[in-house]
Amino acid sequence: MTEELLSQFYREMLRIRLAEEKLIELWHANEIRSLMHLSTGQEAVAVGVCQALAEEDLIVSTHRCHAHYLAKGGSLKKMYAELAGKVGGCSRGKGGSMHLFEPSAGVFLSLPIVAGSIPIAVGTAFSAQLKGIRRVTVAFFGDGAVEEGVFWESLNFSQVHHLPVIFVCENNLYATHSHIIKRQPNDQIASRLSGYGVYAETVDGNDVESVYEMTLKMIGRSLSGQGPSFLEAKTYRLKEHWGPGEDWHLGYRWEAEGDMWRKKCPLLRLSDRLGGALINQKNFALMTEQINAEIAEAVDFAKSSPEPEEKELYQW
Ligand SMILES: Cc1ncc(C[n+]2csc(CCOP(=O)(O)OP(=O)(O)O)c2C)c(N)n1
Ligand SMILES: [Mg+2]
Repeated sequence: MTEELLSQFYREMLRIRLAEEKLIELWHANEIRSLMHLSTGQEAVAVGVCQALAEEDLIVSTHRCHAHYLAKGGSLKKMYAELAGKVGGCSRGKGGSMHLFEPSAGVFLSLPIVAGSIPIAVGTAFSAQLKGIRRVTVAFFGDGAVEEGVFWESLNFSQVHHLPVIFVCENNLYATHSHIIKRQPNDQIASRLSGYGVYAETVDGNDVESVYEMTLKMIGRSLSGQGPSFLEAKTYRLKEHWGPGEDWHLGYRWEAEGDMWRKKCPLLRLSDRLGGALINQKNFALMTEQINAEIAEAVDFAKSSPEPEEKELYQW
């Protein structure tokens, strides 16, 4: 991997982290009233996968879609405007944070119905196969989605038809406030797929390089007609399930666990691995400055965008 690519990975992860930190500020300032499910701690999955994709490839996402949307090339301006309920938003202010999409960048849709977007990804992959379009679709979803029947139906159908779809499961150990061990027979999700014959691998989801390399391999398989793959990325959500804060006080998990994962922060991991060679103070300051300038412009855009008129309720 070239230094340029590694630096790009870092920049993209930092952009997502800072963009969400600004959202927290906007939330406390009452500028944003949309529900929001933050991706803090999980940035490497979105960036590792999306950096491996081509522009024409598609992604579908979930309630926790900010990182996926931004990593695939979604507009920060439209995202902020959407969360502020303004007409300039990607869903014209009617969808909020769980309905981010940007067809021109390949963000096909995001849906908050757990597992609901998975069969849609299978559909876009089926369509590509029928039309002879060389393209893969990635379905991002959480460990909770594996508990829905439609996930297994989608897996079955895509394997039978050798569809170019990659199922990316962000296993962050929790669905809302329940640990995976209380919900599933074991916490090694990929191991449960063997009966379907789907190519399945588990990676450290906080290691952007591993995620990227495995995604490239899976894309190669799909484009050479070998069908679907399943990528289990082990990661951790550092913020509360939804909202701007933390939730250690709730007692369903402990801050000691969070501290362990904070040490595995994907940004720290990459800068440590590079030993300060690439992400030195000067580069870091420059990246931060450029990203903050983009964020400031996006905030201005969202603030100056008008509120939807009543007639918008009946328009698409
Ligand atoms: C079909 C359905 N059931 C329940 C919910 C409520 N709900 C929203 S997010 C969530 C947990 C999802 O957990 P996971 O898939 O692991 O994603 P994470 O939030 O950890 O990213 C639940 C149960 C929903 N949105 N849709
Ligand atoms: Mg989860």
